[in-house]
Amino acid sequence: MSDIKDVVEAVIAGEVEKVAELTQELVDAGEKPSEIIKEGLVAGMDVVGDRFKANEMFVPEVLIAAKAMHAGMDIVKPLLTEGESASAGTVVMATVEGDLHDIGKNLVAMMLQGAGFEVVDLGVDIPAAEFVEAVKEHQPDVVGLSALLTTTMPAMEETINSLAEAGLRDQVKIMVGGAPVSEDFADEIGADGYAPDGSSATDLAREFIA
Ligand code: B1M
Repeated sequence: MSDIKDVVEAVIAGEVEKVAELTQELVDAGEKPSEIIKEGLVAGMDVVGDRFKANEMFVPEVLIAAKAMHAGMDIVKPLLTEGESASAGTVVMATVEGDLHDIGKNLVAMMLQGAGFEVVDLGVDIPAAEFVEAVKEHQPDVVGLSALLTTTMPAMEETINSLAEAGLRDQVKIMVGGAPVSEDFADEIGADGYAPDGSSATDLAREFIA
């Protein structure tokens, strides 16, 4: 009989089929779907996030681990009861206008999903007005802005200003990230926080919600 700890190890190792098999075995054995997510799939991604932060794992391995985590999620998510399916929170995120880089943003989105957040990923090159519409539509707890170019960093401030002009600024916490972005820059443009990587972004989103 498989153990929930085996799911943790299989997620870390990025064993997509094994995660699906173990998850199904646990479901068949009567394990609660919410426990499989919390103690198995999310716990595995937490370790992956910590190892990535410590430079013990790299982007390709994180992407494969996230794929393995999703293979388990696909099995258990439909089985969650209404109470259990309450997500950790909703995050609307995207790469800002003029910027086409999305590898880091996708990684952050996957880490957030792995931690139980509902992520509405708008994509790349997203103008401020589109963020405003998305906040009205999805009512997120957090808005995540990614930029990889020094030339697109000002679009982060424009997005924050547009949310303020639309009267939505106080409804959301705004997190910024991307290689050229810093804590100081985040403060300067009036963001609520800066995260250097996916794991820190998850911690920050959890802090925001708490
Ligand atoms: Co471009 N590019 N690029 N590029 N590119 C950089 C960013 C650059 C530093 C390369 C260089 O010159 N050394 C440079 C920027 C210089 C600058 O502004 N100071 C640059 C340039 C100049 C350009 C073009 C202008 C090149 C040209 O056409 N002349 C052009 C711009 C296109 C545009 O956006 N309008 C361009 C194009 C491209 C490609 C399309 C070829 C490709 C992007 C493919 C894609 O994303 N689908 C690309 C790539 C791959 C890079 C590099 C090589 C790698 C970026 C990456 O994916 N890193 C990059 C050089 C580099 O960084 N070494 C470079 C891996 C990724 C996991 O890390 O994105 O930093 P990163 O994400 C991290 C953190 O930053 C953080 O978490 C992630 C995980 O740890 N994070 C967040 C990111 N977003 C976050 C959001 C958060 C929190 C954390 O909260 C919301």
